Amino acid sequence: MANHVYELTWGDHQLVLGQRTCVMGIVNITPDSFSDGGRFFDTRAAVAHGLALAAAGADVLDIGGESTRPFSDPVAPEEETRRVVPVIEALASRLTIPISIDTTKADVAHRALAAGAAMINDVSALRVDPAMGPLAAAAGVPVILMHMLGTPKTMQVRPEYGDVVDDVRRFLADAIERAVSHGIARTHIVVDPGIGFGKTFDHNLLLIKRLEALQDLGVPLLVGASRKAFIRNLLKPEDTKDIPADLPAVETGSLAAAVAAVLNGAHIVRVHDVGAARAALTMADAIRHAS
Ligand code: PMM
Repeated sequence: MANHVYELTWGDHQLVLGQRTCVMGIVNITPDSFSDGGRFFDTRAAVAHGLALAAAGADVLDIGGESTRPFSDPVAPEEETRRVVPVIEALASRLTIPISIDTTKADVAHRALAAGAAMINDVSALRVDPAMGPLAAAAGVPVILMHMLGTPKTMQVRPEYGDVVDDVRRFLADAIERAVSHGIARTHIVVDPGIGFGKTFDHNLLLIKRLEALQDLGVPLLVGASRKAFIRNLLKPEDTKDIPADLPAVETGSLAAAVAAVLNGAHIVRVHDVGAARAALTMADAIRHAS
């Protein structure tokens, strides 16, 4: 049950991963986010939300200005920058925890880093923008490389794998080598199986169940299952199409998924309700370390 321990050290930041689970709090600044219904599509509200997540015990905040929900359209880089930069500036001036920018665009990442972001979360694993790898290498910041089949526009159209865990593992191994070839330090790489990104219900369950198969990639693992459709689909009444993402049952399901991921080797969990996750994972960590 012991997870590999990694030390992510850069600039003024250090994250020790694999002992106490690292909780990444989500701040989406999009009008169409499936998980918070666009309630934070406003700088002041987003900043207040980020501060609340930090007060609730977040170790990292992940700021995103482009929805990656299934079938969503891309956002122009200027619009994405306009959404995230003022929020990052305000949060970075008030907080000491690292702020991650959730983007696939090097230009947005560059402006976010200048505004005070300290990590890059690229759900395309450096595949969308050829300038992203060199930017991350030059900035010397950690990078999260996520698996996705296709693009948000196409990913949920009949996703197929040979063996989903083997295929995701191979993809992530290649992504690590691609990042290293750009000059990104291996010690600055985190990988993520991309729950909900081109996966069926069963694919998502199997990736969490067999997460341990990704441990030997030799880098920390991040899992983001919080409030995703596979949880809502499992918990909704049979005659209902979908249920609201912020329903208490969906949060409880999200916590169960986070605990399962951590018991199977996740170092970082990306969540909406940081306070609830902190409590559940404090318990899970205590069980993991019992001797
Ligand atoms: N999920 C979403 C957005 N960004 N980044 C990483 N690394 N992993 C994820 O699972 C992930 C992500 C979409 O979920 P949201 O709309 O609830 O933020």
